[in-house]
Amino acid sequence: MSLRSIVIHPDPRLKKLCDPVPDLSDELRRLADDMLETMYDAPGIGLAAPQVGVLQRLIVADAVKDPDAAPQPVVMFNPEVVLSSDETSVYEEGCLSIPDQFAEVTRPAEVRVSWIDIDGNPQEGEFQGLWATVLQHEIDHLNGKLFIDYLSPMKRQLMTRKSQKIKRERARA
Ligand code: K1U
Ligand code: ZN
Repeated sequence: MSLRSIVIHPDPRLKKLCDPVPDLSDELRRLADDMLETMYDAPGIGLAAPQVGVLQRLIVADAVKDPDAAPQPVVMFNPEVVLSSDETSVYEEGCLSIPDQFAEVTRPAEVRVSWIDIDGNPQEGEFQGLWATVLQHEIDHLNGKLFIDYLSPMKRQLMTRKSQKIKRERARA
């Protein structure tokens, strides 16, 4: 396993529609392992393949809140929201590609998601709370959408400028 570097906004790779994964391969399983390691190292509670520069439909997540609880890593190939609740919830979201910035986003409170698991088996499950928020945030990444796209143009511009500054500083360091 190895750490991958995280793509920082603005970057054209974060605006692209990602390709479905046709068949699982050892290379894709290695990528999933690397993404989990990168997510835990960041630290984060989710990560999508375009955030490590790979434009394929793969996400990882572990939205267990309790720091003393056992890790619950989830790997999803070709994840899709197949049903969303009318009820919404608001969560202060962050993004590893938009460092140090947070904003409230309103999303469906519960979602049914289908995906292909690490063994190539189709799965479907219902998610609520933080899991629902994180999975929707990660699936948005696969469609070139960022959480700041839900905000006003002014807030989005402000956060983009701050992220651009952090990106420049990190490149110089
Ligand atoms: O996709 C990403 O950029 C990861 C992002 C996921 C996310 C967080 C909050 C709401 C929606 C989606 C993050 O993990 S940001 C870091 C973060 O929220 C966090 C880090 C450590 C402990 C707890 C949270
Ligand atoms: Zn993100």
